[in-house]
Amino acid sequence: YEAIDTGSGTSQYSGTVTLGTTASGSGYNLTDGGRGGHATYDLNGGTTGTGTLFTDADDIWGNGLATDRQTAAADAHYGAAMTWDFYKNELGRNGIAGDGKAAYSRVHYGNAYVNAFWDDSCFCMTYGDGSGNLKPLTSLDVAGHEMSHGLTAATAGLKYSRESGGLNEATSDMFGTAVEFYANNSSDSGDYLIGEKIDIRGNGTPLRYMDKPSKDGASADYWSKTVGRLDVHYSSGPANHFFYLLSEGSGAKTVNGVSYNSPTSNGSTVTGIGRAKAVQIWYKALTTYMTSSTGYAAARVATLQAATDLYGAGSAEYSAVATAWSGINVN
Ligand code: ASN
Ligand code: ZN
Ligand code: CA
Repeated sequence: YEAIDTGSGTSQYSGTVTLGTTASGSGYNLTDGGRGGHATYDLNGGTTGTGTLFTDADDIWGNGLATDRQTAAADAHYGAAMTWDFYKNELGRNGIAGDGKAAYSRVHYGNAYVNAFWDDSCFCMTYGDGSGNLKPLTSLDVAGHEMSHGLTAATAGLKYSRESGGLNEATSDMFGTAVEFYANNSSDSGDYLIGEKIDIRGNGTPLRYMDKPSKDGASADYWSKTVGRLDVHYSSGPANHFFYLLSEGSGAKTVNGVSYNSPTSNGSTVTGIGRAKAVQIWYKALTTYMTSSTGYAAARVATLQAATDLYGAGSAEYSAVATAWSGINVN
């Protein structure tokens, strides 16, 4: 027989987590029947196919260390669950494509692979183990980032090059961040940093900073007419910065113990409206007004339309959207 169950995982980045599992025969497997049947597989160094579904005798998964191959599975399975729940409870969305269909996750991809990626053709998520430092790419924000590429593909379809590519990347950073805040996990509390847990540079710094994107040494803080020439992970900077300004406002601020200091291109002061409203505005713009070719100027228009729909044309939220865009030089 098979039955929906709740297991316990000791993850690497998020502490002890509950996992949606399935009782099957005399044991359990990592299939989350409460969330569309999302399943997590072990590629065991392979790079194709689905590998092997994770199974376990006692429904207790991983030990918090990367040396136990169930640990990355616990993180990935939890990240998929939090992303599902965030979409459902905050966005009113039934799964990545909005049709209730679950994705699946694959961990232990390749050898010392330092990346994670969403693949629309398999509707699946894949995580590498990282190189040498026992930091698989399975943190909450990375999971939410990658799966949100599927959301963008299913909605606006922002083309993954030039300015639309930067907006595609920024959308994933925004929703990955929103997932991290949503999970409210004491081992990985919400922040406006991307990849702060996976130490991909080996020096303890995050991959990206939303309050001041140029802190990564490559991202743009502000829009300019040449921003679309940058790699999409750097042309995302101005939109990430817009999202931070709209959420938290300009200047110095500490959130969950992390200090930020967000500048504006024109020296103006932006008063934030809170992350929850910023998320709603971006989501409505993405799903209603953006298209595959939307660039920065059109994103401003799309979010102002979304703010009008949600809060009214004369609202403080509408004004904050306008001021935040002007703060990154999109006028
Ligand atoms: N991890 C990368 C990303 O989501 C994979 C890629 O190059 N698209 O941005
Ligand atoms: Zn991405
Ligand atoms: Ca983060």
